[in-house]
Amino acid sequence: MNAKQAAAEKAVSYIHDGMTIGLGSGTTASFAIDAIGRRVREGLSINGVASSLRSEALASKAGIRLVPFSEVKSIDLYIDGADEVDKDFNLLKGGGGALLREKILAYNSKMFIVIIDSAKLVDTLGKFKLAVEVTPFAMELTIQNLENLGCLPNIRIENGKHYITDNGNLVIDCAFNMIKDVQKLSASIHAIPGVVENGLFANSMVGKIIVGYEDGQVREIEGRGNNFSSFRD
Ligand code: A5P
Repeated sequence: MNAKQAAAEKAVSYIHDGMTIGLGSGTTASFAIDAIGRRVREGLSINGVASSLRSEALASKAGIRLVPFSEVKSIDLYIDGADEVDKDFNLLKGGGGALLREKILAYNSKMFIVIIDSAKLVDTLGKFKLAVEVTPFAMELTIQNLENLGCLPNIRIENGKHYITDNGNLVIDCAFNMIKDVQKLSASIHAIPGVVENGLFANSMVGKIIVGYEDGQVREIEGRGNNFSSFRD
C-alpha cells in the first residue's frame, strides 16, 4: 500500500451507514473512492456527492449511489486531497481544477478530512501554483488584476486548448512562490470581479489531516475546524 492509499483507507474507516459523503478529486481521493466502493459492495449504505465529473464517473463505476448538489441537505463527511498543507493547516488545492465544487463541499460538510502523503506538508503555501477559477468573459482584465496581486499568471492549458472546468470556466494558475497571509490573499482574490473561486482553503474548514507514509503508516493530526464529537453523533 502506498502513502496516498494508506491515508485514504484510514479516512474511509470513519464512514458509517446512512452518511452522505463528499467525494474529492485527484489521485489520493480516487483511492478513497475505490475504498468506499469496496465497502459499499460489502453492504455499507451511504450517499455520495462528487466534487468533479471525473470523480462522479469513478464513483458510479465503483457502485456508489450519487446525489446531485441540488438534492443535498447536509454532508456528514468530505474526504479529499490537497496540493499543499502549511504548518497552520491551511490548504492549497485545485491542482485538478475542481476547486469550486471542492470548496462548496468543504464549507458545507460537518467534517472535512484531508488525505495527503507527507510530501504535501510545507511551512508556507505557494510553491505549488495557486489555481483561480475565472469566467472566460473579460478574462484579460481578471488576469491583469491577479498579476497586480504579485503573481505570475498562466492560463491552464490541456491538450493544447484552454482547460475548461466542470462549471464552464477557465483556470488561471498563479505563481506566488510564497503566500505569507493566506486569509488576506484569499480575500483580495475574491474581491476581483470575474473570479469565481480560488484554491486557498482556510484552516477553519479542516477537521482532520491524515498523512500517509510509504511504509503504510499514517499520522492523524486534528485540524482547527475539528468538530469530531458532533460529527460522531
Ligand atoms: C483537485 O482539484 C485538487 O484539489 C486535489 O485535491 C489536489 O490536486 C490533490 O491531488 P492529488 O491527490 O492527485 O495529489
